[in-house]
Amino acid sequence: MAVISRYQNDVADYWNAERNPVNLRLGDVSGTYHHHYGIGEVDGSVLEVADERARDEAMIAEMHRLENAQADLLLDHLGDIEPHHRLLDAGSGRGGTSLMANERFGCRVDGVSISAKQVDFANEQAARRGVSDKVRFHLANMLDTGLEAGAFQAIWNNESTMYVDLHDLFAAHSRLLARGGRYVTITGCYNDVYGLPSKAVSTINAHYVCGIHSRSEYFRAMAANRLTPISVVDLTAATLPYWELRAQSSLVTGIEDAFLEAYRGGSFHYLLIAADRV
Ligand code: GPP
Ligand code: MG
Repeated sequence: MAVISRYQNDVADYWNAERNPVNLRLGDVSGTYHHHYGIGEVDGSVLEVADERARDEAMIAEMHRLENAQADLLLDHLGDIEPHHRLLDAGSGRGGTSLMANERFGCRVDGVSISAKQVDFANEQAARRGVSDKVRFHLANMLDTGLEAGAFQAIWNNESTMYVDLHDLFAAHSRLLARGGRYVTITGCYNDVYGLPSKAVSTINAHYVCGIHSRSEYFRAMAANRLTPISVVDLTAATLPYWELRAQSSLVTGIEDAFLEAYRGGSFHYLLIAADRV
């Protein structure tokens, strides 16, 4: 695999070592393991369960429901996908979104990650479900996958664009997508109206070893690479309940207050962007 920079080695080290209960315990609820956040209203009754252990379990199941809802919303924006189409999950983590896409559309999905641990974990999940012939995870760089040009009807980044230069990324996606194909990302981006990255956004960057881009950078880099936006959805209000619930759970990682402050203070948005490859 072509790891392009020493930075990417550090990112791979982070994900090879990552075993956060907030990801593994949530994944254990249904056997679908994600590396993204949740959207939608919280069922407040989970906070009222009297027994402490049962309340914790209920909160975990609720957070998992919200992260599944996030992936479902992303898949809703892929357009008309048919079983003969191919899909690419760029930065596929433990495989959750890819497996949901295969389940929904019945088509072939390739996922790429620069973390060998994540690739192995995700391939094991595919094998467990008996879909290894359709869903394959590769140890590969999303900027240089080696996959076939024009072969993909849709590509997505589910919270993985903040690890790469957007011009390099969209040039790579544009090459892989068929004409008329669809690109979708759900991402956190900083608000150009606020200015540059706020202290809270910088705290998030340091926590994950990532570099959150500005909102405007997405549209500049898409326009430069034949990707024409069709939908832009501000999910900031929809993701706040997930963070409020997570901050009260037993699975906090310490980054919750930074997200709450960044979103509430308006320096940061949670955004879905869907674009056509023209
Ligand atoms: C991690 O998800 C997601 C990222 C590192 C991308 C950063 C996202 C932004 C919106 C800025 P995770 O599920 O592995 O994180 P955690 O362990 O905190 O749940
Ligand atoms: Mg998580």
